Amino acid sequence: MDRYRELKQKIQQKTAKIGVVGLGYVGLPLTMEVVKSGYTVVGIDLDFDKIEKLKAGISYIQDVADQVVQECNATNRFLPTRDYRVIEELDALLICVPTPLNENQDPDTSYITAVVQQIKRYMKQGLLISLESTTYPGTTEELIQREIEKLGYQVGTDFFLCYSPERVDPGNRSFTTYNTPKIIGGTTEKCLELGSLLYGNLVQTVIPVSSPKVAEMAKLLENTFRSVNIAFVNEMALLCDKMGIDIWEVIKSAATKPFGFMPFYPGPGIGGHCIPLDPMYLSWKAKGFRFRSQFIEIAQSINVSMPDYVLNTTARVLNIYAKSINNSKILLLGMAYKPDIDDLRESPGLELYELFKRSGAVVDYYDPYAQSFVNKQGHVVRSISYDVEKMKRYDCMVLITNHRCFNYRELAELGVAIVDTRNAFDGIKCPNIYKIGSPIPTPEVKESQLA
Ligand code: SAJ
Repeated sequence: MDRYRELKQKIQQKTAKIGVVGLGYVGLPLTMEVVKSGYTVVGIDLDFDKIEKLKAGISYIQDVADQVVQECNATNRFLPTRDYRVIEELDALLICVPTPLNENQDPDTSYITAVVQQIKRYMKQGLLISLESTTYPGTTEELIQREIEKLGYQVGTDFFLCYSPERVDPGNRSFTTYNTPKIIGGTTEKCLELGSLLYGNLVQTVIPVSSPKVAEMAKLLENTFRSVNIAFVNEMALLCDKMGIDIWEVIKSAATKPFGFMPFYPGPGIGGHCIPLDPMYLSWKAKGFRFRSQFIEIAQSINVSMPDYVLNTTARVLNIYAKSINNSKILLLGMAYKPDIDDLRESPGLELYELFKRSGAVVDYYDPYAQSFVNKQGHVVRSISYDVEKMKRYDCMVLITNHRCFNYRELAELGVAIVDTRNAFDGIKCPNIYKIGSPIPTPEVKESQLA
């Protein structure tokens, strides 16, 4: 029986042995889905601590409960391991490793190439490989197909290769790995058929496309769309500030249009593991085609300038009270990159912390989710505890992350000047609240308002 038929039968009968490389916020939820769907799964990760925790039935991912790990362990069809040699026994391998940027803001695909080196060492005839990591169009063919074909294997005959972008949104209770439609592109027809067959047993909806490049590009389009639109509304916030118009009211009213409009909101900058990074993969690859994506580059420059705008706005607010940033006590409210999670990656709050310190302020932060971080000097900075008497003694509080658990009315009524970068105090009328993207009164105007 040829490899294709053999593998097709194993996938249909769920006797295929599936490997998942990279047990992070993408790979672990996916691994749990594969176990739940009835397959035997090997979870491969180099992090000893992760493997030990999984063996002990402990989850380290917010969206995966310990109980789910324990249930998967109880099936005896889940093996967490650090040993890549298991590839020799696998029928399919799903790759979910990080694709960060390097110090030059260029793609760092070293995690993918490291996995490919291991696959080459333990390659097995008939292996189905699916890359899930967000990356530039061409990666699947250039970094995986070419490398494995150097060993003499023919894609579509001796092994099968797909690209299926991850669409995990950490903390999203509505859309999970199972019910989020899964795009998949195959290097050959048979690759697409086998990949679609496997994913069809793992997730609710599979969206086959004509090639890995289409699938790679679709994911980047999704996230570049967000980066560009966030940057656009950030620029509109800067304009409204100049024009003395409240951008938040403008967006709220524009969003009443039931068609042809999608609201995005200004903020202190963009954080996370996707939106700040993914567009840079696309603009980097575009340069190889002598194509400069102006939208991506302009969006990036606007988004990365937002922390400076927040610093400047805070200076304008302190000026109303005849204070300067230098020697002021500043409290950042929230540090996570988006509400109700503990993830600090690329958070604009981290940049603002450094900017305020460099401007001579005494800076603290409060975030009930993100208890500490390591600053640029390598020191551990810890969140203060919630203490309204202490909070009254700050010269200004800057709302960075609009966690739902914050008591906004209590914070507003402390009387401390507040720079609100998320319109989190919407509906609370206090003269000490100042929103980005809206008029900041001059000292004279403020005096007349307070008179
Ligand atoms: N942000 C704004 N204004 C907005 C929306 C977001 O400033 O209108 C900021 C956020 O505060 C955050 C950053 O942008 O700092 C990114 O926010 P995000 O809502 O895009 O959240 P992420 O980074 O978790 O993006 C993920 C992505 N998921 C995947 O890549 C699989 C993204 O495609 C999703 O659309 C997004 O979640 C989501 O919708 O929650």
